[in-house]
Amino acid sequence: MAVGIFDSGLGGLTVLDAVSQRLPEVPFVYFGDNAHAPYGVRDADDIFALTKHAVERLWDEGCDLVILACNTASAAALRRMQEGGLPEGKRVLGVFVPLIEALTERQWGDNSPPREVAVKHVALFATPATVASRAFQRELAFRAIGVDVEAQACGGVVDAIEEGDLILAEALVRSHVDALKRKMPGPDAAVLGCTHYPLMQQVFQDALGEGVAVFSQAGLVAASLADYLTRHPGMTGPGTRSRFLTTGDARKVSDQATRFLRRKITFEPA
Ligand code: DGN
Repeated sequence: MAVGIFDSGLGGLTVLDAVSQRLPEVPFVYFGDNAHAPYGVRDADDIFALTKHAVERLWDEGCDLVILACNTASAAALRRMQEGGLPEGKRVLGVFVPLIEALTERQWGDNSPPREVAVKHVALFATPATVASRAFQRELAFRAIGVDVEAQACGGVVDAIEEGDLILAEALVRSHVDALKRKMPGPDAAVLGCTHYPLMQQVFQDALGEGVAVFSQAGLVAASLADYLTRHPGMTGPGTRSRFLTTGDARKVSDQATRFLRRKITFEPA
């Protein structure tokens, strides 16, 4: 049985890459909603409807466990879907919690009351919709007290990465880091709250300076999924090869994805 991985576009491939390295025996079905990307500029109801539709499609593909490898979708849809009740045996996980558990040095699923943590000044870089949702601050407040968060909406970065214009993406990242530093001169940690940003991790690190710990999601989500599957072995099982589905133009998306991950990826129409 495959695990479903969903993103509005290509960003979730950073998560797919990390989880398939960590769990080489697990097959995945990746669903990219490229026809409706980017989600970062859509309103919350629209993102919820699109995400729900994609998750249901992955359930229909036989994936009982679906990971929302997109912060924008996690912020707008995860709690809403879980609170609305999921069908028997189906699970949806997001990408915020593993990141926040790492930031606050908590074990997986530690739901003890919020406490003081080592980091005090955190810079959050994410899409405009994720920043507007304040989902990161809400999830952090369940686990930590006394942390000052300054968020920077990084308009344009996702589009530039998806178009393969890494020079523009780098210039935008530097200008967003400068804008953040004007609001918070000395962050001690930075969170890359978008699954596209691992591709720009070194640019963020260089612009922020070596003293700032940069938290990126792909590896953290992979570790957390490995842990989850050890606790819930029935959610996956040996199966066929991984598949890649897109609502966009499959040939164009395959080319973009191949450039994005620097290995051959072939998408099929969803
Ligand atoms: N990669 C998505 C995220 O993590 O928020 C952003 C994609 C988008 O549609 N803006």
